[in-house]
Amino acid sequence: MNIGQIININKIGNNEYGFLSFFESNNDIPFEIKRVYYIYKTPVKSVRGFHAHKDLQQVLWCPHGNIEILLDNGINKETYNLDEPNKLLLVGSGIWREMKWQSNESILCVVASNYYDESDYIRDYEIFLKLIKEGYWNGN
Ligand code: T46
Repeated sequence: MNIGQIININKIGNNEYGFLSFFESNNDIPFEIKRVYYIYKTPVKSVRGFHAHKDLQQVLWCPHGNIEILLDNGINKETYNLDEPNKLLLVGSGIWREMKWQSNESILCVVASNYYDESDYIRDYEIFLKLIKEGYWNGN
């Protein structure tokens, strides 16, 4: 079972002039984009995240650099390396995530299915495991 889903998007161009990649709501990713944010100037080896979302779906990508994403569904863990600007990672609700910066100047870009809402975050791993056990995300 894959916890996240890699989506390889088009890469148009060449080595002489450079490349262009794009993706569209509902066509390339399975939701309407309501929010965009990005994380930058993060020192190498920093680890961020340590939370899950109750409802939010997100797509992560690294347009420059290399960031390792650990995903945990409470039973299994998987790591994904975001090391190509045209490689997207779809992360659904109910997934614990940790993001580790593998090279300096790496940038993490994210599009989200909803507006920022702190009450959608689960920032305590024990509570996350309890919700998994209770079947909070069953049927998702
Ligand atoms: C996620 C990973 C991949 C806002 O005020 N608005 C926003 O849209 C976001 C994303 C964050 N914030 C505030 C909340 C905190 O006070 O910015 C601060 C840093 O957020 P956080 O510690 O949650 O950052 P990360 O890097 O651990 O997690 C972020 C996202 O918050 C999260 O949804 O999945 O990136």
